[in-house]
Amino acid sequence: IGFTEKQETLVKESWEILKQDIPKYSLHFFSQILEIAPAAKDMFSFLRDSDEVPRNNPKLKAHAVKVFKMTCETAIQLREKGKVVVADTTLQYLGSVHLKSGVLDPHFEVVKEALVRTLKEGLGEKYNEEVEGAWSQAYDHLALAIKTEMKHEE
Ligand code: HEM
Ligand code: ISQ
Repeated sequence: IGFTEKQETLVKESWEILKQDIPKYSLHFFSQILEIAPAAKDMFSFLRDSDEVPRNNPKLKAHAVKVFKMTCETAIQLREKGKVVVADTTLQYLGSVHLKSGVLDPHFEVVKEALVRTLKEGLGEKYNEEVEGAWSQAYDHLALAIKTEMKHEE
């Protein structure tokens, strides 16, 4: 199944809304990950020594934004090329970071659910199943690329 222009537009438009409040949505995104999988906390270096999610952590914010941006970029590529191309160096880097952090395949579903919940929170009435479907599809392609790279590194 291809990725439509409509889906690409939905992804781009919703990111435009969420990026207006990065501190809020990056924190929400991360908090959702921990709500779904509390044990994931220990994998994140910026959390290891704190009892709660840091409110204004630059690393947390930057990484959360990157996940959104990369998923958005993936949506654009899926529409334009019908496939996902992540620069080799980026993919290798992300593969090794996640492998070293102890990330496993099932965690990718956790992050997807957290991403979807954050979209729901940010979009309010503009949120619907079509938006969710478009983001899920793009995310799945990106996640597959990272998971595949992690397996190559083992
Ligand atoms: C780090 C993206 C999935 C856990 C990062 C970084 C990025 C990123 C950009 C920062 C790398 C750096 O500059 O150091 C993504 C994307 C994902 C994904 C695009 C899915 C499509 C996951 C999943 C988990 C996870 C499923 C597990 C819950 C981590 C951890 C780090 C990390 C533990 C290291 C953070 C630290 O200690 O500094 N990820 N990630 N990521 N990610 Fe992900
Ligand atoms: C790293 N990888 C996946 C998701 C994330 C969310 C918030 C902060 C860092 C992340």
